[in-house]
Amino acid sequence: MRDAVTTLIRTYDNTGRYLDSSALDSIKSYFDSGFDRIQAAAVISANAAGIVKEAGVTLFEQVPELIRPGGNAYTTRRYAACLRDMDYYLRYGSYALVAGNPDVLDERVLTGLRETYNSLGVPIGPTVMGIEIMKGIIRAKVQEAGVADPAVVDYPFDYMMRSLSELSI
Ligand SMILES: CCC1=C(C)/C(=C/C2=NC(=C\c3[nH]c(/C=C4\NC(=O)[C@H](C)[C@H]4CC)c(C)c3CCC(=O)O)/C(CCC(=O)O)=C2C)NC1=O
Repeated sequence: MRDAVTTLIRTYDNTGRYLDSSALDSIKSYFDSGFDRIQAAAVISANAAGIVKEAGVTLFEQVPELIRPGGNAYTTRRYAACLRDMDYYLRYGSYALVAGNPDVLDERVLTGLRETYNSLGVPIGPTVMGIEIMKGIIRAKVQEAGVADPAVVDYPFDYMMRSLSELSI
């Protein structure tokens, strides 16, 4: 599991190069955004249960078939599994936010997810929607908390959405 700095060092060490200006710019931007990313992660940690709940309610309002007979989130067990998955996306998203790097998402969340979802009939489209809704809720809360650049929260969630969408092809 790697963060922005260790990833960069590994890349340069692989070819025995000193850090050049592009590497140093990228490290600088990692540190420059550090305070915002940490503040945003604190907002997520403090509101996690509420964020997941609100995102679930909104998703099931927008795609009510999911919780009707025949829907993948129908029955209490599957409804709970769906919200638990959303909680995974939120928690790991907050780790990747702090790390400034998606490695933890690839390693712990996204690998093998398509196979699992396909074999269980979990629909990818609505899952991506759920992550998008969650991102919007986080954005609003982070903005409310006065984080200078609320857009810092987008990256991990965009990454998961993109990866899931690609996997569904
Ligand atoms: C930390 C990394 C990690 C992830 C990501 C993960 C996902 C994950 N989601 C699962 C199930 C599930 N996931 C969903 C999710 C949904 N159904 C819907 O209709 C919605 C669109 C969506 C919620 C947004 C549901 C309903 C199940 C249960 C499916 C079943 O058992 O039939 C399962 C099968 C095993 C289980 O039920 O626990 C896994 C492994 N597990 C992990 O360890």
